[in-house]
Amino acid sequence: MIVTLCGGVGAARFLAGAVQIMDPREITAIVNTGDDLVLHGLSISPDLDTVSYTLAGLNNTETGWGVTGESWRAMQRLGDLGGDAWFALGDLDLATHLFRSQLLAQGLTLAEATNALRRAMGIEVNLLPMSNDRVATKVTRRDTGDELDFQDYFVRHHHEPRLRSIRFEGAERATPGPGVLDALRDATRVVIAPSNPLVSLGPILAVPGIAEALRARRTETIAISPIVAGAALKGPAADMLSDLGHEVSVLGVARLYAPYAETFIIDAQDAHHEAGVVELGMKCIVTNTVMETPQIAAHLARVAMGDAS
Ligand code: FO1
Repeated sequence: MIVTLCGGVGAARFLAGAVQIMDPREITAIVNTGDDLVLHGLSISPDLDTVSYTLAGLNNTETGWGVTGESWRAMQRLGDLGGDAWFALGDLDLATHLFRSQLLAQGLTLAEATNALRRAMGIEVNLLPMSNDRVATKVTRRDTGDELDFQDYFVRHHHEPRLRSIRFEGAERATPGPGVLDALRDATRVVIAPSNPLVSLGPILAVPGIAEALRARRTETIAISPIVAGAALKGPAADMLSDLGHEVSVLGVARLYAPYAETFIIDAQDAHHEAGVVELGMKCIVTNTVMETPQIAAHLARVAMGDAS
């Protein structure tokens, strides 16, 4: 069993590569839920949905989130009525949130609801929320000192505010989701997907028990850098790393992952950092990590599985 620790878009692309080269039933994805929110009374899990839609071949490749071929009639009407329409929920995407919310209202856990959605979408990869408990990523803006919910920061404020701090509300009381610790214990290999180290991997590692379970598997764990040539391929990871005092480079990310992963995969554009990564006590593999095509994603997955260089 290959276990991947996942955020949103980068992790989804990696998984889409992995399912091309191995049996999807042999892959377990532990997914961040720190981005989750309740809006219009609906429970929304953006990273679980990005991973699910991508694996089901339904994802909107332009935005990286939501469903392809979407229509926006409900949101349009909601706006016309004077409702809150800042978080764009497409008509097909709404069905996911209606279904998840219905199952949760019936007393199912997030893991059970996720499994029902996974089966409904014909996904064979095992999708595990990092926890069934609510863990909410919150960021404090440097300029005003105000604390923002993650989606408020990311969407309403277009992740423009520079940050003073990040916290994961509820993490200390949360327990790992069903199957999470077993998956990490039994994995033949663990992959830290190319996701945001602070707000995608951060919440997962903040759930008590998960960080130590991962450290126990360090020699089987391989991480893929989400930073290439000093920038993030998508989203605010570079700004966040800089705001929180980390070097915005593969070395800055390597320092965060060194306790958890023996091996670090960096892009060819960062080949000059290979020695620096090794000095941090990690093995380093240099390859193409910019998954512009499914073929590149498949090759990256082969490298992560140790089947290619
Ligand atoms: N990201 C945006 O930048 N603007 C949006 O309006 C937006 C809506 C949205 C709806 C459902 C969903 O699952 C994700 C959505 N996202 C949107 C992305 C979301 O902010 C994710 O948390 C980010 O992609 C980071 O993972």
